[in-house]
Amino acid sequence: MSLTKNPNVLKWVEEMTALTKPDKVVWIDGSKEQIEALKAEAISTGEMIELNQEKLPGCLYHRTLPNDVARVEDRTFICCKNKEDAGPTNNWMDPDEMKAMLTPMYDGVMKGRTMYVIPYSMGPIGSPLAKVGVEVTDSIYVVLNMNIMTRMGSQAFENLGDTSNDFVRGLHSKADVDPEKRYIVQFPEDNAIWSINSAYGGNVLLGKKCFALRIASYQGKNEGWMAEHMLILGVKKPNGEVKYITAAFPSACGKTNLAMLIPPEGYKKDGYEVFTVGDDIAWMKQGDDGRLYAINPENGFFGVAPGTNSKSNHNALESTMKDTIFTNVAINNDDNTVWWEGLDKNPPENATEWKGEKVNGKEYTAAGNKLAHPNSRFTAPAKNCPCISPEFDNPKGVPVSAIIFGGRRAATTPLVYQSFDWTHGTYIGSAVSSETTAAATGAVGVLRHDPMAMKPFCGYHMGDYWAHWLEMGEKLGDKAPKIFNVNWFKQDENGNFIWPGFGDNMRVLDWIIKRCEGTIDADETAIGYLPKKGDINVEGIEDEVTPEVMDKLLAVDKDLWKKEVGEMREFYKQFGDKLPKALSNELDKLEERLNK
Ligand code: GTP
Ligand code: SPV
Ligand code: MN
Repeated sequence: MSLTKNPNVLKWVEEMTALTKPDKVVWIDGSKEQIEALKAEAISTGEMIELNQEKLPGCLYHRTLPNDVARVEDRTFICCKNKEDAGPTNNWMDPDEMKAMLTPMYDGVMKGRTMYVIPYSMGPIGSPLAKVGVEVTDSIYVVLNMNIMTRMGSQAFENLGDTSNDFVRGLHSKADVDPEKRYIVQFPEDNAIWSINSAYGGNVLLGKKCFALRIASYQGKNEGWMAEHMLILGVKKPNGEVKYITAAFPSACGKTNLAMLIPPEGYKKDGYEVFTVGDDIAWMKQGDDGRLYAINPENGFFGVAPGTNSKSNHNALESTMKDTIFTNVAINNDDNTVWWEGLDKNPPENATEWKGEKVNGKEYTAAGNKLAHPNSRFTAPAKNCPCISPEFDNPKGVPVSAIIFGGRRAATTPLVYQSFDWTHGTYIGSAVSSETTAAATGAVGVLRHDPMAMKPFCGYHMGDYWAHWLEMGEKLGDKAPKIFNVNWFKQDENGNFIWPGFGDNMRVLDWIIKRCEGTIDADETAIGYLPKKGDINVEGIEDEVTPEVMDKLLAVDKDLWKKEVGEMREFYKQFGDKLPKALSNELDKLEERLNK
């Protein structure tokens, strides 16, 4: 039974049914009974494994094929009419050609299968910033994940109404999970996404990267708002006031961790608290008071499991204790629970590693193997998070005081610095580079440009995207958030991180908030404003972060920075006329300041 009278939805679902030819069509209303039945079915077919229901109530386990464990950037396309509009950082194909190529692959692909029709809202139901999507899929895993990651079910259709055509059409089939025929395709001009031959998160949960970033960034450009790869957090100060900060770091570079940060003892004692609004995506729009407001379009966390433990990210771990789906972690067969590298120092002896082989986990890891895939993930409901913000469902969003950029940089980039203004901040965002991680297929640890952490997610020309940033800055004027850059990943000669990171990142947030309030001075350097000596609070970590270490963390090595300028000139070349003049000016000014 269809859940809507909306003729646009009905017509599209009919077309998709005619194309993929499923045996059965099931409309997902999101009811508890329906979800429970789907869970039971997935467990009975072996698609999902039920974990220990006493220790992990409502939790399920899923393993993807070894060739299908991360996003595939080389197989991800932006298909707009003009190639020029996709820009040099995206793969492009003509939309008609792409559809002509993919249509035969979708033809009859769901024969013998069920097609699930998933209505969902990105953003709180009823929020002026929220948008509706409909995904059709042949995967129960997708339905169960979308149930956690989005506001899924009939309510989304109610929000859409009976006549609107403003919904994103997502077509997914796992098909044969053939990596040679895997395509993740966005058609921004048609509000459409086609995904085939994958069953891994970022490729198939179409509300997430495909819609909430690639399609939404394009919509935001046209409609005057921003869709960004950013966490959103609130810092409650001892006086009760809450300051909201967003931060863009590339995949697997610390967004979830920062979003759920637990302040060090000293800060806790003083009354500081951190609240999570979002851990991956922010939609931001100017509010009636002129300030920039952010909502988290998601309803859950699709977080990196390895490295998550009660010390590094207690709140994330707590979030996974019920109603969570674990993908590609290891199973501890003694008690049917889960394990991953960095959870604790005790790999289970009686383990099943992520590919499904039974191994002695102690010996297996001692020999240098990993029990969990480095990009193994948990899908956890946001409401499980002990520090979820009381504003999480606020349809208005939260007012943003500061925007932070960052990445994994062994050298060059200091722990923290502030831009001179919005335009300079936009330059800093455009200059984000980071060492690659396991979140996408390909080599790990290679330094690459990832402007605004959006390289894999910007749905149009990166030059136009930067122009949009600059326009937003003009609109916001003196109400614009202040822009900062951080680097938690600076290393010593031996490759050890010299900043403790995690909860101690609060010390940097503290400086950032004081800068926003104008209550602390800074050193004006060639690259921006840096903390004055002694202004990053190291109380309690003086042994680790000695004054010498702090000097290294805040060093601006002019030779390295001049190299960085040369590198940026090269990088900017590919954008040609589309590179905003204001950004090339910023680069010139940076060079001048370095040469002074
Ligand atoms: P995506 O979900 O892929 O977008 O990743 P993310 O940006 O949310 O990254 P996440 O917070 O999951 O962190 C990824 C990895 O970085 C984990 O292994 C963390 O342990 C590690 N990490 C996070 N914060 C820090 C930090 O402050 N210092 C260090 N050294 N490592 C960190
Ligand atoms: C990322 O890679 O940035 C993620 C995970 O957040 S995925 O959903 O796969 O994109
Ligand atoms: Mn991400």
